[in-house]
Amino acid sequence: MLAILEANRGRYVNGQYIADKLSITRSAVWKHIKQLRTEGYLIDSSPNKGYRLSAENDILTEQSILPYLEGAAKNCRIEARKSLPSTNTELKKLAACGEPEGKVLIANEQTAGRGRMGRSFYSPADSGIYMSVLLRPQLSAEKSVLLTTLAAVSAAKAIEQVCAVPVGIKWVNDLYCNDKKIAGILTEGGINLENGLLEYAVVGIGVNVSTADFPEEIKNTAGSVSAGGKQVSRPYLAAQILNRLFADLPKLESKAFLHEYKARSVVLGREIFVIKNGMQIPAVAEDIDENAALLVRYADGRTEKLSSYDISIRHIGQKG
Ligand code: BT5
Repeated sequence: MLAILEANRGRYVNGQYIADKLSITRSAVWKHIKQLRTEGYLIDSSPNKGYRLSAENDILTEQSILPYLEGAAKNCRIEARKSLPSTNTELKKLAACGEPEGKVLIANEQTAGRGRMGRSFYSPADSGIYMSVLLRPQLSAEKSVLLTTLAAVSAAKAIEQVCAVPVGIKWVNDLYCNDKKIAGILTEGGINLENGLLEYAVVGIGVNVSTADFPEEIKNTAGSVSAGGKQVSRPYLAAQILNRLFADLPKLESKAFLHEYKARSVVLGREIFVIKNGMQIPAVAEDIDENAALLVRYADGRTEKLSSYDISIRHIGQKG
């Protein structure tokens, strides 16, 4: 039923046509429609024309995302859930059981959304995209950060195109728009201990689409892609992120995406704090190398290549 309505989103579909297609009675069609409405689907009905799924419908389902998939992303196997603790955690379980590449798990809400290093990612219902993609690249474990950087570029491009907002990247995995974090990426993997290659990688992407009320601790630093007032369809944006990601993945080996990553960097050339063992050390972010490591210069002239660590951007007047 939903597939038929989605395929004709914004247009009326005759009730008899739906009944014939599904080999059910017209009253069964009506019951289905009523059920879908209770689930939040905006469906118009007209005695002469039939049923119409509203173009504004924003529910994340396999059927709402599929019509927008293009190119290599068309092979994705999408599974949408109303609520999950964490799409990354759930997909890692499937990956460990042999699930092939291309599985995408997407949730309307996460009750225990995760960031890097044990941090959490605020993932309220109905206002964001919380999505994990299973890949099985031929990549050594120490180069897995390249997947994060590639996904950051892909997501930034997709968000920029769909939402018409400028998107920058804060090394290594955060997307920023107008000085606010609008999205984060968490890549996790399993390693084959015999050859040091990744057995699988789960790339998790969280985007604040229309989230407005952030918890106290992030309310000054977090923002949403639709803060500028543009209505953004979550199924469409999710599909465009997947389209870009799968179109960009062949660039992983040649690292041909790194110049775009650097061009979008909001830290290069800026004064930052390197956060080590709870200490904030002032430095200047000078370059990002071919393995996505950040080259920093400290006040005493020493330089260091950082491969993980956290950094924060220094604002005028801030002291170390
Ligand atoms: C991240 O970590 O930003 C990675 C976020 C990845 C989320 C996706 S959603 C789908 C998949 N399933 C998961 O469970 N996770 C992935 P990190 O750079 O460590 O940033 C975490 C920090 O960002 C927190 O400590 C907060 O300060 C801040 N933060 C938390 N939620 C936020 C939000 N919704 N928007 C902006 N900032 C947030």
